[in-house]
Amino acid sequence: MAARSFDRRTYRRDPARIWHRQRRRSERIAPISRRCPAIPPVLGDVKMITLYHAATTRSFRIYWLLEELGLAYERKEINYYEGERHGETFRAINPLGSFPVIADEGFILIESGAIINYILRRYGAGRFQAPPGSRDEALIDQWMYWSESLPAIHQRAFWDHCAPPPGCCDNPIPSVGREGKRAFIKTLDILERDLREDGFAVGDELTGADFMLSFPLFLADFDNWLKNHPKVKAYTDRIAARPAFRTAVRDTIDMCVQLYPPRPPRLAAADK
Ligand SMILES: N[C@@H](CCC(=O)N[C@@H](CS)C(=O)NCC(=O)O)C(=O)O
Repeated sequence: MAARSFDRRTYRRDPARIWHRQRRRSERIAPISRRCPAIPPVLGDVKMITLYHAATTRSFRIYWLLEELGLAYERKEINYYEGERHGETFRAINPLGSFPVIADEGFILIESGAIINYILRRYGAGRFQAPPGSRDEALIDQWMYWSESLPAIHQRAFWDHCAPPPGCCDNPIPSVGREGKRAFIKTLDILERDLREDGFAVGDELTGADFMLSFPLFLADFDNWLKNHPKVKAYTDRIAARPAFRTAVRDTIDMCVQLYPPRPPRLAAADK
């Protein structure tokens, strides 16, 4: 068999090689999410993360996490109820106009669970995490996903239909909201079964699971929905006692009092 002669021009034009060359080039300019995953974790006083925060929203999960970690960060406060989230400036960052959002040197991330994992994995220096591949890690995932699944859907139905905040639901149907409340409370049975009398959702230390669970549970407690789930109530109280958490929910409490004085109408509507 004749040896194939090597022609440099043909070699360069070979479509497979062109593809590889382009891929290599595109990798060089790939977005930060695909680049250099191994930047060492940094704790301390370097400003790095901007948190777009609105009182009463899931952004208090991230606010709490950043405070617990003692990371330096910038917090941009946005009023959820006054239309600021629909303005051009915020929409350029998050076209959904939803919270939370973080920006980290131009890298923008939404979804509170993804944000918590990003911050912990990149800047957590091992805190609040379980060994990769462990069952504890799987349980953390379980509660993180669960927090945004059925309980979130039912609680949202309640807020929309029994306590619609300004500009959030045009045609509330209170019976739909009341069913949301009932269904939300029912979902707590699984937490009541699995939580311990002490510690946190997965073990003795905080994990991403607690940061996620804090949002539905703290607001449910605000509405006095935990009274038939004593372990869930005690767990929520353990979270609420943490100084970093209290810092993160101060404006949420103020806003709730402002929106629903003197007795939250959401309670009145739900009690009917
Ligand atoms: N699964 C998302 C949910 C985000 C979300 O729905 N946030 C609410 C505030 S708590 C929001 O901004 N909603 C905007 C809207 O419904 O238009 C997450 O966990 O970040």
